[in-house]
Amino acid sequence: MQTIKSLIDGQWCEATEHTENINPSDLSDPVCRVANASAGLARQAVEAAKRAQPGWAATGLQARAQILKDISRGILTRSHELAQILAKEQGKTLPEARGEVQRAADIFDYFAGEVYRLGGELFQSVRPGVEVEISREPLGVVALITPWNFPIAIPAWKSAPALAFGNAVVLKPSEFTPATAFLLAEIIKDAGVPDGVFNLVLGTGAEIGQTLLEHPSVSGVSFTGSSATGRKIAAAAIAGNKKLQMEMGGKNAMIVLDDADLDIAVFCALDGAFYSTGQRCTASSRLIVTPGIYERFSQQLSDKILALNIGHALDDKSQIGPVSNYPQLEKNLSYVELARKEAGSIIGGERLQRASEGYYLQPCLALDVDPQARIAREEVFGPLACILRARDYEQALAISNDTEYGLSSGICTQSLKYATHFRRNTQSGLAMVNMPTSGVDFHVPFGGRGASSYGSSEQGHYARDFFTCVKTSYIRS
Ligand code: UN1
Repeated sequence: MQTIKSLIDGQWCEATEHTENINPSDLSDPVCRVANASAGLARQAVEAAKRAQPGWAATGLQARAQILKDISRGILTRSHELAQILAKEQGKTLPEARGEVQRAADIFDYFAGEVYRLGGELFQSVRPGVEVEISREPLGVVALITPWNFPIAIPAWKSAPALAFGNAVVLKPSEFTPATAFLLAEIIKDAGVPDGVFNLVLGTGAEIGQTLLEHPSVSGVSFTGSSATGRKIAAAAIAGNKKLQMEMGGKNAMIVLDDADLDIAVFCALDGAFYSTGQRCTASSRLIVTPGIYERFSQQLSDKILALNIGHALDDKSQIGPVSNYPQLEKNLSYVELARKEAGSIIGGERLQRASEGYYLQPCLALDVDPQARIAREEVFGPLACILRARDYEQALAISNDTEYGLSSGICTQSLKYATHFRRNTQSGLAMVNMPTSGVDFHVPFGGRGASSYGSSEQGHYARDFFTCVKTSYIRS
């Protein structure tokens, strides 16, 4: 079995402690061995990044853009292998994995262009004869802490702008999905990123994440993961005066009004709530439905859920893969139990046996859920959605906005009036009309409100707000 290693200052580093990378579709077929770095190695990664960053920032625009293009090309050249490993270690189906790999390639390609577009501004001073120039400079060394649900797309959408704008990176991927990050690191190294500019450190959040957060040479931390981990990261990052960007949980609502196109509404709910095994912070976990369509919508959605093919991530017939890891499976099952108590009724939610032993779970729909119930308020991060009843659009919007989160929300309606009112009044960073709450483009900003996010948006040219700092220069000529 292959052993994957950390990349520090251009070198692949062995370690004394190893773990096995489990395949959630087949527990008897592990993905690889992982050499887990020590805190000392994590510190070396930061120090290497600190040394390498000024040279990278001084590299010409065309050379930097070319390297980002070469990373994009490297991802596409190895896309078959990447999608296989991603599906194997994460559990998403092969088509989902292929889509994610393509997205990672697109992101590097997009940010190759952003290298050229980092401009500034020029003002006249209020003092005659003086000009004021506003420029953007790299932040320095950035620590990127990424989750297991998008093992290549999220590392890509943090690393690509970081590198484009002249920063050096220390990436700490989730311990559940290190193999995809390892392949990405190989591709980045092969594309000619100088030693120390991009470092990968494998290991646990408690040890590696904490070490990065405490290191004085880390200027910024970009994190995607759970709200609970986010709170700890925020405390440590702010104590160290680090710039911080966080994307965390969601309890995303999708409103279905009486006049919705039923097929579109059912498609949006099925895709948004259950694909990727519901493991998206943008998943549609609250379906808020008005009375004239409630029965038809619930019935069609239930039928479609029960017809879904849940199976091995690498099996062509699978539409939904297993739950990605055991702690998440246990959490999902505890919420299914809660749904049995709190909901009017539920469908699905059973553990499934397949030819190989894995973390298979039938998607679960909880019907007639009270908006105050815990399953209607707490993020599950699994294939579990609730249907809530609303009298009319106004009540549906009020229920939709009654959440501590604020990442994504959507409405299915053919009414321009309600769709427009919804876009203007929904309290979330993403607003979807006749579209699933999940599934976002790579060239436009991504971010939420409330407990979902902290700091500036990711992606598109908005990414520069986090990955650069502003300098205001006054010049007397
Ligand atoms: C998507 O819905 O396409 O971790 C992306 C997550 C989000 C990304 C969702 N940061 O689920």
